[in-house]
Amino acid sequence: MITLYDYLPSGNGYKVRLLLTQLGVSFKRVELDITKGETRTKEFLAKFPNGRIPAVEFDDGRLLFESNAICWYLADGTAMIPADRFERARMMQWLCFEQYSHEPYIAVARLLAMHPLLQDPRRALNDMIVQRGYDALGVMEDHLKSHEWFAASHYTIADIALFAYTHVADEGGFELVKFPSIRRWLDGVRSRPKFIPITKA
Ligand SMILES: N[C@@H](CCC(=O)N[C@@H](CS)C(=O)NCC(=O)O)C(=O)O
Repeated sequence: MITLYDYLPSGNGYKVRLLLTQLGVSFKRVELDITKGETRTKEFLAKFPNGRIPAVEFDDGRLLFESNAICWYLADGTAMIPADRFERARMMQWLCFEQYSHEPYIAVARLLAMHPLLQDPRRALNDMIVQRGYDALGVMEDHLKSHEWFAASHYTIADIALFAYTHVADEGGFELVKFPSIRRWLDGVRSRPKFIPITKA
């Protein structure tokens, strides 16, 4: 059985948790509290030198980290990875966008809201994070004005990757009321078969 090292509030962990559930794959979840340094122990680092969740361990001992790489591996061969070559590239485009232009702002703003002591007293960094987060939401809104999903005409792991932190963006202070197409798409993801909320272990 697959072992998923996870942390319940993490959107990155949630991507893998949600995908495994939707694929109907059984897995064992090991909760590690990142606020207590539980991903930085000698034992964990020996397996996963990046010291972060999500990370998975397969029965044969193979190890994999990085949420989007894990999702790609798990969904390969299913409809959640488009068969069309261009749509696969577009899925990769949105996965890269999520990691470089979206998650670092939307997820970090949420983390700062959860742990105010982490906030930059000079404010400039916080303001930059908020602005870049809104920029990412703007890019998503523009795309979703004329598309139902991100990479293809159907639900793919690009939607899972972007859903993970967008649906809790309000916890970081982002006002989703300004983004009607994003809200329509969020409801579309929520109504997929076997959907689970981020709070479900
Ligand atoms: N790019 C990575 C980011 C993983 C990441 O930042 N994980 C956080 C939780 S969301 C973590 O484990 N932090 C613990 C630490 O840095 O010590 C992914 O998508 O999996």
